[in-house]
This record gives sequence, C-alpha cells and structure tokens, in this order.
Amino acid sequence: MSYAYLFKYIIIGDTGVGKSCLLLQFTDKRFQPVHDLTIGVEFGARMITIDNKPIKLQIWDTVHTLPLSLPSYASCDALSRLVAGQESFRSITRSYYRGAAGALLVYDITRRETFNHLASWLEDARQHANANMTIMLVGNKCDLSHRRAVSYEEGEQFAKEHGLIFMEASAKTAQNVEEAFVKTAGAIYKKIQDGVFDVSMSLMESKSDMQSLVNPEVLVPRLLKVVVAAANFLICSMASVCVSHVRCCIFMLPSGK
Ligand SMILES: Nc1nc2c(ncn2[C@@H]2O[C@H](COP(=O)(O)OP(=O)(O)OP(=O)(O)O)[C@@H](O)[C@H]2O)c(=O)[nH]1
Ligand SMILES: [Mg+2]
Repeated sequence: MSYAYLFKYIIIGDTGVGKSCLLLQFTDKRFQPVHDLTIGVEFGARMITIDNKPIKLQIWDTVHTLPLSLPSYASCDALSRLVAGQESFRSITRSYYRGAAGALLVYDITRRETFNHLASWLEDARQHANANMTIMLVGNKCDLSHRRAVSYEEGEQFAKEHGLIFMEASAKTAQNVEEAFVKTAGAIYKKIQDGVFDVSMSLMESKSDMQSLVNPEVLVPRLLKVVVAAANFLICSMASVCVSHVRCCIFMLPSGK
C-alpha cells in the first residue's frame, strides 16, 4: 500500500510499563495480560490518515530495560544484574534512536520509580535522537487509577517542563492509545509542513539502521570485520607472549664462561 510519509517511532521507558502492550493494542487491537519481556527488537506498523494523506507508522518496540545513562539506582544488586544481562543490547539500542521522528516515553502510573526515571530516558533521547523528534509522554495503566502512585498533574507538569505532549492511557482498555500515536503523528506532520523536520533524512538514517540490523549483505561484512579484528588481537597477544618467553630464555642463558 502506498503512503505519503513513513514515520519511524520508538517506544521507550522502564521494563514492565506496557510498551509492548501499547504497540499491540495500536497495531492489533488486542491486549496481552502476561508480561513477556521484550528481548531484542520488535516492530509494528500501521497506516493512519492525517490531512487526507496516508501515513505509515513504523514502530520500534525497544529492548531498553533501563536508560543508557545509568543513574544511581543501578547500584541496587538485582537491577545491576538486569543491566549486565541487557548490556550486549546497549550499542544496538543507540541506533534505534537514529532516524526516529517520534517517541512514546512511557511510565506506569502505579509505579513511582518508572516516573522518577523519566529524566534519564529523556537524557538518552536528547543525546541519541534528532533534536526535533516529537516526544509523547504516556502515563500508562490509567485503568488502575485506584492504585495510582503518580497524579495526572505531576505527569502534565513534567511534560510541560520538558516540552513534551502528554496523555494518560491504558493499553488494557485501549483508552487514548490510538490518540497517543495519532497525535504524535499530527505534531510530526506539522513540523514537516513548517520545515523544521526533514522526514526524508530521518528515513534514510532509519533505513540504513534497519539494513544493518536485518540485511545479511550489511551484517556479514561487519561480522567478518569483527572476526578479523579478534583474530588480529589473538595473533598479536600470542606473538607478544612468545617474544617475552624468548627474552626470558635469553636472559636465563648461562654466560658462556
Ligand atoms: N492493567 C494494565 N496492565 C497493563 C497495561 N499495559 C500493560 N499492562 C501489563 O503490564 C505488564 C507489562 O507489559 P509489557 O507491555 O510487556 O511491558 P514492556 O514495557 O513492554 O516491558 P519490557 O518488554 O520488559 O520492557 C503485562 O503484564 C501487561 O499485561 C495497562 O494499560 N493496564
Ligand atoms: Mg516489551
């Protein structure tokens, strides 16, 4: 199906806040009640219409468990282990930000710590993403407002302070899910019309990132480079061990008298 624009979105936020569920609700209109920890990257896509133009949203459900810029809470034992487990994905994660036109920054209104970590997530986004990326702050799980730990006003205030759009939503009841994705697209579309966001550049970056992640023609040469570098390192290390061994033997040779 043809489209006028393709917007890359990323969904970021602490583990368990409902990122995958928001994506599933938006693309498949269903809810996943069991927490299925996202490992690696999952993609979703859906067409929407803005200003009578078909727009394709390509959504990357990221692997993040914690922000890349580790805050002090990472010193907690259990969390440190979690970080270590996900460390191998961190460099890949950085490339997720590149080319993103929009981001859903999600916290769980029933878990205060997920709200407290928002500043670190924003720091990551500001560091790795396009400065004009549109960020929608989503206070998820608003169906559980009887267990609320973060007030609506606090979310609204945080968004105001950091120039974000804000909504509370529920991936379970689908409340505001459609709106969160569509409103973000509307803001991106407006930036394009105003000439402050170049979606073609963003797409080129996004495409090359996708290629490097999934295309064997790009991936295999890169892997080969890594293997060659590792082999080089091994050979150099072995050579230096041999040299020091020979030196040692020469040093220990009888003087010849
Ligand atoms: N009540 C309620 N539960 C939700 C909602 N959204 C997600 N959940 C539940 O929260 C848990 C975590 O949801 P996920 O979507 O897997 O969370 P995630 O952010 O993708 O987590 P990671 O992949 O580990 O980063 C699951 O048990 C979901 O069923 C919601 O809006 N309301
Ligand atoms: Mg997930």
